[in-house]
Amino acid sequence: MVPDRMIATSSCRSAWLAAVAALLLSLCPSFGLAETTVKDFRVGWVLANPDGAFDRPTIGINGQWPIPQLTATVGDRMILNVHNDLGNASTSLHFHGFFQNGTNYMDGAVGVTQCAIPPGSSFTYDIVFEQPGTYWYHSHSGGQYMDGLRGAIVVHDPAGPYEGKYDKEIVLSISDWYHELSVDLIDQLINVENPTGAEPVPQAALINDTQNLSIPVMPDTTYLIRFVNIGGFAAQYIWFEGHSMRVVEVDGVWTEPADADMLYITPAQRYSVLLTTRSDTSANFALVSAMDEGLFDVIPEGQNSNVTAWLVYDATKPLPAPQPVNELEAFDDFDLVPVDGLAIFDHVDHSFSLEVQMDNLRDGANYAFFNDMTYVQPKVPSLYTALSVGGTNASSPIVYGSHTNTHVFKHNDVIELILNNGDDGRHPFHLHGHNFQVVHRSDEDGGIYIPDDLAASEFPRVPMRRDTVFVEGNGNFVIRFRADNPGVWLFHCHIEWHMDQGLVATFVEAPEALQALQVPESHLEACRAAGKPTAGNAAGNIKDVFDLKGENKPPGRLPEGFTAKGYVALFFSTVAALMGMAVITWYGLIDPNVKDRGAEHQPLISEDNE
Ligand SMILES: *[C@@H]1O[C@H](CO)[C@@H](O)[C@H](O)[C@H]1NC(C)=O
Ligand SMILES: *[C@@H]1O[C@H](CO)[C@@H](O)[C@H](O)[C@H]1NC(C)=O
Ligand SMILES: *[C@@H]1O[C@H](CO)[C@@H](O)[C@H](O)[C@H]1NC(C)=O
Ligand SMILES: *[C@@H]1O[C@H](CO)[C@@H](O)[C@H](O)[C@H]1NC(C)=O
Ligand SMILES: *[C@@H]1O[C@H](CO)[C@@H](O)[C@H](O)[C@H]1NC(C)=O
Ligand SMILES: *[C@@H]1O[C@H](CO)[C@@H](O)[C@H](O)[C@H]1NC(C)=O
Ligand SMILES: [Cu+2]
Repeated sequence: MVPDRMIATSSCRSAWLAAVAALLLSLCPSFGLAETTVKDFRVGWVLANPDGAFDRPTIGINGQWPIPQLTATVGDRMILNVHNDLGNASTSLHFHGFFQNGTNYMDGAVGVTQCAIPPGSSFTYDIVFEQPGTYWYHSHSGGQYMDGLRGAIVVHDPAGPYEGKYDKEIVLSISDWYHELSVDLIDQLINVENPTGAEPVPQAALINDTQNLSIPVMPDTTYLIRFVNIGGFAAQYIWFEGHSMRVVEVDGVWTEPADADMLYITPAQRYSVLLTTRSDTSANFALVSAMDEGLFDVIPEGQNSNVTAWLVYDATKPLPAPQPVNELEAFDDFDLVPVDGLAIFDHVDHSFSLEVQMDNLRDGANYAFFNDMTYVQPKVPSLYTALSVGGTNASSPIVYGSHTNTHVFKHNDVIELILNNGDDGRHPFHLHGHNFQVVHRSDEDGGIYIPDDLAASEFPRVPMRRDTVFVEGNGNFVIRFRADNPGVWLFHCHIEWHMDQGLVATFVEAPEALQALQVPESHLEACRAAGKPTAGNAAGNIKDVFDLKGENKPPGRLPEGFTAKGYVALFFSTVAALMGMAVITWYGLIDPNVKDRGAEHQPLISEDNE
């Protein structure tokens, strides 16, 4: 392990030497000295077995897994040198929930703000933790974080509203665990042999990257417990036996306290709760996390969707098996109220809608769509396109490509995004670079959202804000935010499988205000090492930025009148009748040009896994 180096920020040190106390406090909000930490992370393969089944190849840092939790205080800076030791895969790190205001190129989104870091290359992230709360970091390269490259980040807030209202802090990640590598699972998912798009189902659930965890607690003590779902697919219901919780934070936003018995936490969401322990230490209590099986098409044999941990008051006493719960009914985050009281943006400058569908393309595999468009990574990261095509042309969505679902926003406009879910599953949507007000969310089967003044008059006065929110099956939500963070930001489903299937949109915010950004040399070097262009439109064309010839594309559409249902029926009857061989023949009939299905859906993942 390479020890972290810690140095005082020079501006703070001179303030210190000058002993100008007032200046010191204003420069360094965290009691004087904001710290700069330099870390070296070597990302490489290790073996791990968190669910007790068997050792599997897992992605660790500096030879260890679980990877380290990052802890900072508001104002601290972290310089993170990442070296890719994987040998056979590219990588990246995204710092989930941080706005990266003025540092868009540090957002870690491959194909958007950087090229994937190829094996053998290094890349430096330089981040000032300006927002307090619970966050996480993870690879943003095709499914890779589900192979283990994900960990919690905590940013302490000495000026926070709950400072002094709790005695101790506990950080608990929850996640799902697979026995196979993500690259292989993606290949099985996006495949002619899986025309319904059934997602791979995890083999196990984990709390803090393990099972049966003992959490030692003291009596009569108030804990701030920070939960972060670092999983890739399963949302989880989580509850304590014999204790109740008061929610005080969601996704980095402090909220007024709200009592909860059970939480529902989707991948990428965070909750902090206050929990006061009992006076009596005669028994220990279970903490149960149960994966939402409603998302699973099948439950694999031997899978236990639940994982248990215990609040341990007395290590000599037994750890009781959890009691079954009749109904999984979780706290509704919609009613939370941010402590800062930020009122609803009631004047909207730009409203638009995205409709979610899942459907098949010509290669027979199942994809995900926003407004009939499945996302394919452009050849040039979209930020680099914005910076190289220049001022006015950067405001045209065309230059970002025909398959990136690009929307361009004007600086400081209030944006309203209406999301209509045409799929019957729940999806957790995440916006980079912002949190957003959730002004409306329908129940399941709420259908298409129809704007009307009466409904709008019933929106909450101070809406809940967060950076990841789920939509109900066949339902809708309406979110609002101000486009006050010039940059290129992804909006995507945080179910990693759906992201790989293309459920991604690109928001280009105030591109004219971005033009002064200087992308660090180590970032451009990663592209060069990978043989990727760093300038031009989505196709890498710099001469005529409106010419997209050669851009990455998804497989073609199914022929007119050829419905997905018919396709699926045909698939299964073909398999049943002719056992496999026929599939190949029939597959050839669909598109004689397609010889290799791997190559056909390659554009979706080519940046990430080579
Ligand atoms: C946790 O306990 C359960 C029940 O005893 C057991 O099946 C499982 O293997 C344990 N997990 C680990 C990682 O030891
Ligand atoms: C990459 O290397 C790991 C560790 O050796 C191995 O388990 C995995 O199968 C390899 N992946 C590919 C795509 O070759
Ligand atoms: C949970 O994991 C974090 C990070 O690995 C570790 O610091 C912490 O001690 C763990 N919590 C418990 C209760 O074991
Ligand atoms: C998981 O927990 C739920 C809720 O208590 C229960 O209904 C279910 O039977 C549990 N599953 C297992 C495998 O124990
Ligand atoms: C980004 O910084 C600008 C200038 O300080 C500020 O006006 C804006 O609100 C910030 N945006 C976000 C999302 O933090
Ligand atoms: C916009 O792109 C067109 C086509 O490539 C080019 O002719 C024009 O000069 C560009 N405009 C600016 C302001 O760069
Ligand atoms: Cu989804």
